[in-house]
Amino acid sequence: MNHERSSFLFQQAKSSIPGGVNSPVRAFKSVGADPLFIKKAAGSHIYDEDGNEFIDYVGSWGPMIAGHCHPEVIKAVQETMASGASFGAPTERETTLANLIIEAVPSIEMVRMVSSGTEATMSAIRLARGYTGRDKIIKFSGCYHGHADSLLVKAGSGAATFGVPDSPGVPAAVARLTLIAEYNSLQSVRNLVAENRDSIACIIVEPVAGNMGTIPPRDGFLEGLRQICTSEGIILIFDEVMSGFRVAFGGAQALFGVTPDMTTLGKIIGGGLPVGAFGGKREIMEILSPSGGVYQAGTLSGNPLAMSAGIATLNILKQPGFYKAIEDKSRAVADGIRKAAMNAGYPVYSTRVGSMFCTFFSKEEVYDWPTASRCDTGSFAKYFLAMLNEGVYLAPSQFETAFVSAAHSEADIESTIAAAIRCFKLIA
Ligand code: KE4
Repeated sequence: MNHERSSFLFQQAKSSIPGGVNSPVRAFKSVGADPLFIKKAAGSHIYDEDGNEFIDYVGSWGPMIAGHCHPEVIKAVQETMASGASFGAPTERETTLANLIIEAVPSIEMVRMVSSGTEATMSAIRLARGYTGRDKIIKFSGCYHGHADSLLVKAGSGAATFGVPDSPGVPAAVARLTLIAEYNSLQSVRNLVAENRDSIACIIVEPVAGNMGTIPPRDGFLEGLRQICTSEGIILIFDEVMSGFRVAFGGAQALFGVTPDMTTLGKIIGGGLPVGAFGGKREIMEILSPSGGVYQAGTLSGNPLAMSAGIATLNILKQPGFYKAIEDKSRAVADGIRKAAMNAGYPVYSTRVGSMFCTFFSKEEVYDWPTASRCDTGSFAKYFLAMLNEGVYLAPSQFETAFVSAAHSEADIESTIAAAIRCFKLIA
């Protein structure tokens, strides 16, 4: 498969853009190859600058659940563009999308639009701190919530319960306010709460973890977080930037029946344009500026163009049978890849929640960051590159999630499984 033009464009990009990309995971570093430069997409397929065609399981990291270039989204964006992309003034479309979200997501009574998932989680944490008057937060190893300073934090060494920076540039004083628990471990949360009583503003969690591969919550984990937060006066934030409108129309909170105090959203609600949002109980949201004192703002927040893409997308997802159809296709492809590995005698641990799935290169169950981090990332890289050569575009990291869209056809699923059969035999 020829990648000459992509490699040329990558070299060119690296002289103007740090690492040649505008977001690190796109650089293919963890699979040891140059990234493909994409020229266009349609439905479930993407086409690179060398004319190669791929079945796309990245879907822009989640937004493209309806498929690329959906005609209803294109029509909505074109019509809106003709009347103005952004005014910096309130528009009816913002209320329309807000009401679609409020109607769908159990925890959300009011919602504020922003332009990325990072903005959503950063703002939700500030709001939780403002509402509770407390400074500390709890997050989980392996969960990613965007790149705000408070969230680029890893567990301190030894018995230290406070966090330490996970990136240069994050002040230690900021990192110390972030406490790190283990995903699927209620005991690790109880220990932190006991050691930091009455000083924790919120717990932020991916209700389905999608940034260390796909890891579902174990039975009782989300319910346990809800109970701890209720009894301790801690705000429970579900970061559903990835799982929102992905695993169900009401997100993971609808799927698992656990209602947080606040929810962050992104990706799908923008239909491919930059949109994030955070919402929750009215009594919390109303202390947000200008109705309250907690400041938050954004030049392009809620702009008509992005709102129109989000509205069109959610109206597609509302259609009867949408999630059943995508669930059936996702089950088929994830099971098919798992069986291909097993039949080649290759040990993998496969997970799936709705149309998010992951093939962990691990002999053991993967249920948190420590078990995920023991995966054989070298073999994953070989599998990724072999599948790419077969025309299947997976996420270029073991610690990401594959996404199925409504546009994926039966033929796509069959081709993907056939490619996996060949690739596992190749790398076994
Ligand atoms: P953005 O700022 O990238 O819009 O959203 C940050 C974010 C917040 N919360 C969750 C659960 C997320 O998954 C994300 C972003 N996800 C990554 C994929 N692992 C985006 C891809 C990238 O960083 O380029």
